Amino acid sequence: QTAFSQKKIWDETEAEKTERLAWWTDARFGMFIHWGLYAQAARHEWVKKRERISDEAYQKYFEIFNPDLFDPSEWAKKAKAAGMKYAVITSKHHEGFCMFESDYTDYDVMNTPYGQDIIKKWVDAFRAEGLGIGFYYSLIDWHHPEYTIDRVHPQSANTQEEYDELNKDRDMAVYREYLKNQVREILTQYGKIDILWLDFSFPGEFGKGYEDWGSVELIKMVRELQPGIIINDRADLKDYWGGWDFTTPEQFKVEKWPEVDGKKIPWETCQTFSGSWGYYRDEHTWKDKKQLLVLLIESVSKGGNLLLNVGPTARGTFDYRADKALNEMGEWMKYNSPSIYGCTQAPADFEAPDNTLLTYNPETNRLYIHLLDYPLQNFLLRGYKDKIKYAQFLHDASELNISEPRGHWIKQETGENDINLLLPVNKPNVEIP
Ligand code: FUL
Repeated sequence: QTAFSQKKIWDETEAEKTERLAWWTDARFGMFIHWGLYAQAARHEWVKKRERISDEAYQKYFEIFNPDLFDPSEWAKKAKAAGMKYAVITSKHHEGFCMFESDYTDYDVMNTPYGQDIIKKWVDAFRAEGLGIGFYYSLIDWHHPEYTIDRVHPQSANTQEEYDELNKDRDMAVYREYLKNQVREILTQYGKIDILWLDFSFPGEFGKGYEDWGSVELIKMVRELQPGIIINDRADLKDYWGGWDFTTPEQFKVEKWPEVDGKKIPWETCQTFSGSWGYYRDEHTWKDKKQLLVLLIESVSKGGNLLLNVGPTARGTFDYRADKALNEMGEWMKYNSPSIYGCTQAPADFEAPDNTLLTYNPETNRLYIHLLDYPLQNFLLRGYKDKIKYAQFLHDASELNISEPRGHWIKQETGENDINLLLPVNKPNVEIP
């Protein structure tokens, strides 16, 4: 038995867990949506903290919030056309504003000029397209009067004295109850929910946030309300069996499949187009098509998922650059999705040639070689001899010739287990990678 499984808060075998997660690990590609009042400031979802905007000054965003162009079925169609299989939306981000109807606060969408439950509309539309439904819910809450303000940090309190002063009348136990009540609301008001994405362990010391959030009780409740749900790891229950289902590397390159106690664990990297999660009007460095596709392929090649974020505008539309990127990915997925869905890391005895990524479907026993650059005609596959029955391009199923390596032509040392794949001299006119 591993240390990890000793504290059990959910009764389930490992095989049952794998089964519960199966649709999600097969799906591989989802849409993250960060949407809240901060879309109006249009300069990062942390704007309230970063600029230390007072509650009074931030109130204007609440008073004018009215996304008149919000059409969730259009969003859902875009996600689906991009090849995404599920989506996760912010029901409440750190600012504390609730995009859903809540009985526990007036600071919700029902009390804005928009006056309709955004989450409800969103769920209905995304479900209608057959997409998995996920809720992001922020454990942090800058609006709740009893929430203990973060830590000593330039964005919240410059000194310990300032921190103590801000927090002296605050009672985290009250907030804990509120958070639990709200999580119960989002998990009972909208039918079956597939994913819960909590965020994140702060202000408690890292690794101890679970005390602030009452995570053990919280996650127990979640599992009872939605037994099939898949939960991320940010409620800080790393040591608890059932406390989390997958890990969430954020905005960095995952070098290898993450492990706990020597066991590979489910993971999903979340990534932005341009750096910010919330809509940021003046952010101009956007990842290009190739970077985005590589993010997706590389995740799958290491056994993980990609949750790619869109930050809609305050009128309820996607930025044109997000639309463009989603279209481009969708074009690629139209031909190449068999190398993504149901795929995972290739067996260890397949070495990835330079400038390639490998993905593998264990059900169909197909290996996919993603060419990040189009190579020369003779493409050497080291150690692949007798492991490959047949080779073809994916986009048009045209056969590729396998031959003995022609070491003397390509001026490379070759071994007896190497084979050569003969590629057309001209790169086919398709989306590669
Ligand atoms: C972070 C948050 O602080 C960001 O605003 C964003 O929601 C990201 C996905 O998680 O920890």
